[in-house]
Amino acid sequence: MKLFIATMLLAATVFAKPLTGEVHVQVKGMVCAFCAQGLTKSFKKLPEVQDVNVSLEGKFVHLVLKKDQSLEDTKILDTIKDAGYEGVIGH
Ligand SMILES: [Cu+2]
Repeated sequence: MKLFIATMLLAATVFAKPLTGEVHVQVKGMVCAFCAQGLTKSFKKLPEVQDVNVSLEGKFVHLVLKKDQSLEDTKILDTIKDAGYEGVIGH
C-alpha cells in the first residue's frame, strides 16, 4: 500500500505539469454548440483562468491564465473530459 501511494504521488508529479500564460488546447470531435458553451462556463469557473475562448469551428479552447497563476495540464484535460471530449494541449 505504501508503495502504491508513493507510486501515485510520483505519477502525479511526473504527469501534472503546471502551465502559465496562454494555453491552446485542441478538442477532438467537438461539434456541439451547447458543449462549447458548457466548456466555456467550466473554464470560467476556474479561479486561475482570466479569459477563455472556445472555438467550435477551430475545435480548440484558448485559455489566458491570470498573471502569476498556473493551472495543471491534467486539470485542463479533466475539465474537457468532463464535458465529454478529449483534449490535446498544444497546436
Ligand atoms: Cu453537446
